[in-house]
Amino acid sequence: MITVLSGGVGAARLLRALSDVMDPSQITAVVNVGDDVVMHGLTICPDLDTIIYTLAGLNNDELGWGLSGETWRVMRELEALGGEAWFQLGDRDLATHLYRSQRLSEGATKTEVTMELASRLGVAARVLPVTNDSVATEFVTEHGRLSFQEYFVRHHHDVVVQAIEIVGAPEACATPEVLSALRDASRLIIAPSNPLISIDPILRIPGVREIVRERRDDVVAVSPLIGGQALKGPAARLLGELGYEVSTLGVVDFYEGLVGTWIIDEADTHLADEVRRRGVRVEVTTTIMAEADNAQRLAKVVLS
Ligand code: FO1
Repeated sequence: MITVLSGGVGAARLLRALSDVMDPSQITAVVNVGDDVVMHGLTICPDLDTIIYTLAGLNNDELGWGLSGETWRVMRELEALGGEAWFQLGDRDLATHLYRSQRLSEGATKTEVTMELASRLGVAARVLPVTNDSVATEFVTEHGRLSFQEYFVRHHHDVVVQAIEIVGAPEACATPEVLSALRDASRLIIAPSNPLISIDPILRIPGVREIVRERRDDVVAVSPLIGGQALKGPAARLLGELGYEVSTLGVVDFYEGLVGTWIIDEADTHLADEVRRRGVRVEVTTTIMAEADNAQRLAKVVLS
């Protein structure tokens, strides 16, 4: 059994590739919930949904979120009524949010609802929110305090960030399923997700960082930066704004003491020795997962 600390798209692609090269029922994804948001009374869990949709082969590759073959009729009607429409919910995607919100209102936990959704969509891997408690990633910015989706979607992550806060994390509890998935896995993998806003909200749930640290020798991390840039999203910019080096070295320093083996991209071969000097093993390979065979090669290196 392996466990993958996961954010959105980068994690979803790695999980899909891992599912292609090993028995998917032996994979557990422990997923960030700091981006979760309530909109129009519906609970939306972007990272959980991106992972479930990708593993089900239903993801919208163009957008990087939501479902393929999406239509937007409800959003257009909502806009016509003067409703808030900056955060787009597709007609197909809405069914997921309606289902989740109804089940939560009946008293089901986020873990239970996620397992129901994954099973109905034919996903064999286990997909787990890190906590059932409410956790919200917030940004202290030049425009004041912003919620995750205000920063990410409304402001297109194009504002200067002074600090990131994971509100609710210190009081939250990791679920028992998550704690055993972290303790019992033969290998822990940190997906190439944004370290500051996808993986840190997982590590900040009490107990999680401690287990990862204890298991450091079994922890394999894939750097989300390639040649100092992220393929998508604000990882590079945020690292710089929060005082880290804007390269794989900055990511390695961010995870100091938690990782035994680093997988870095060929574009960063020149950094391999510097990473090794920090007392970790390093593998260099192609980490871009756009092509299925490259993604599967990366998955095999992660498992090797
Ligand atoms: N990202 C956008 O850039 N614009 C949107 O309108 C948008 C809507 C949306 C709805 C449901 C969902 O699950 C994800 C959605 N995302 C949207 C993606 C999301 O904001 C981010 O990609 C993640 O939170 C970061 O991992």
